[in-house]
Amino acid sequence: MAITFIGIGSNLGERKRYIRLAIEKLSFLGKNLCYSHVYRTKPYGETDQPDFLNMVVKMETDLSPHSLLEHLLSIETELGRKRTKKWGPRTIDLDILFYDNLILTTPKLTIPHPDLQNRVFVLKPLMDIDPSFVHPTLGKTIAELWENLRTRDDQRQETKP
Ligand code: PH2
Ligand code: MG
Ligand code: MG
Repeated sequence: MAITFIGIGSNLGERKRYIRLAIEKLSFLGKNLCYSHVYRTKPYGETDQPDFLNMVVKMETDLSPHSLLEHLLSIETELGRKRTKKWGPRTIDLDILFYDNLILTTPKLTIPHPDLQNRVFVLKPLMDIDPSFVHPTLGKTIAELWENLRTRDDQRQETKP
């Protein structure tokens, strides 16, 4: 039994409904699910697209990381995800953020999620669920990563013209 954290995002169509349906389907992949709040967030990266709803779910699972990934991809397809372009708008996106303390780098799957420390829409929901979880490669807690990102963002704000 492993503990995994799944990042959930939607910015196309009935976002709340897609998130609700995704959670329902996730509940068949594990047990003892914990839910963050749902946040409305500005698009990160490709900014010319609708706002997102984001949240994180923590759960225990018997699935291997790759099997979990296959299930998440099937749920995305079931919920109407069309992969047109990288970082384009999507009905649902399900990303494995952590899987116990596992460090994995393969062409299909990288765990921990390689950019999570730079993403407010991931760290804020993680703060709701497990602020003391330690990032296996960065060696910092979620609370420390959140604090780092917040002070970085504050600095960026201050240097704006
Ligand atoms: N996902 C991305 C790229 N940008 N921005 C927000 N706010 N929320 C996301 O879930 C998101 C994003 C790629 O998966
Ligand atoms: Mg993603
Ligand atoms: Mg994804």
